[in-house]
Amino acid sequence: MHDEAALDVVRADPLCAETPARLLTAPITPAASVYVRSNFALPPLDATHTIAIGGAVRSPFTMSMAELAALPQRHVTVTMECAGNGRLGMDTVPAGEPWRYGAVSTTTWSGVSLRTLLERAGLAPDVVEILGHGADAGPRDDADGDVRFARSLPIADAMHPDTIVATHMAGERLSVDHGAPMRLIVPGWYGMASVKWLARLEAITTPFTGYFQLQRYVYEVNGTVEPVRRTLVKSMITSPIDGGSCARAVLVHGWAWSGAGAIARVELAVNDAPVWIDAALGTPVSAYAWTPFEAELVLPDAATATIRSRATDTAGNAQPERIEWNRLGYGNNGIRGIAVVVTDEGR
Ligand SMILES: Nc1nc2c(c(=O)[nH]1)N[C@H]1C(S)=C(S)[C@@H](COP(=O)(O)O)O[C@H]1N2
Ligand SMILES: [Mo]
Repeated sequence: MHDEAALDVVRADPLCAETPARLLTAPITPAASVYVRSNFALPPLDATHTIAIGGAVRSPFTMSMAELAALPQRHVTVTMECAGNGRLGMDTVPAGEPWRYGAVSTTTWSGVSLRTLLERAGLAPDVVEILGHGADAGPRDDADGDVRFARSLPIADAMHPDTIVATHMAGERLSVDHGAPMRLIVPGWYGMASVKWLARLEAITTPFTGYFQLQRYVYEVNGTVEPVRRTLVKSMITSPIDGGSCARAVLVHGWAWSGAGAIARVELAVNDAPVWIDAALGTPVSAYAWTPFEAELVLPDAATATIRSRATDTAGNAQPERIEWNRLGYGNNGIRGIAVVVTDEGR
């Protein structure tokens, strides 16, 4: 179903797989290498699958793939990151999928604005959230019976025209792993909001309290629980590659992204020196895609070096030195250092 060489598999079944580091240099991730995160076995859906829109609406309806295809199509190019990306980089690694740094990808999704469907259904005035139900379910050791994947979105995010019910990725029909035949795509939010194998949309008048809203994909700190929402500001050096080698004079490349706004600044530092050098920012391929940065550095005359990057977004959020530890290991946007071997040391 998927090309093994194109992904670094973290868990085979259900498939959880990262984009390999060498492929993270591309502005648009090769389609076969877009990371995959699935909680349960793949649900048995086919092209005859219909989506049901209901709950607190005037006129509930169901829609087929053909009907969706006949509506105006919207294309959004999005950097999507799993909230667990970078979990292995946390001091005292929490339980959960052991993601390194490749649970992030950029691709173009196409489909229909969720808003178009909600307007057609006619939302009741007291609707607060739109709940997306996946068709996938399974047992969890901290819940009774089977749990279905479901996640809610505040009404303002659900009504944003770039929140879509996607049927295509990178110009092709969705693959099963990416949620065929239809899924939500919520730009600016961590991946868990983009419900795959979307079966039902439900307008609700009180905030959702389901398993994947309050027991998973939450920041749990000292017993307090806060659902994970927008993607935190982060940067990633893609060249030189972490663990690779380079000359002392090196052109450093990478990406920075944030769900809270555009990227305002990326700075680099070498080893533990508290000296931050501004990188030059390039233009992202879309407002929801990562921003390229580059800077020429001259590394110290030593066998190895660490290069760190720190991004700041236009809302003023900057990457922290270290995140506040949370039990499930989400949102690790702490400053990361990549280690390199210096090839012309001592010359
Ligand atoms: N129905 C359903 N939707 C889901 C998930 C899931 O397990 N089931 N995983 C979520 C998570 S945690 C992420 S990060 C994204 C990953 O989307 P992808 O596999 O297409 O990269 O899907 C989200 N949508
Ligand atoms: Mo995720």
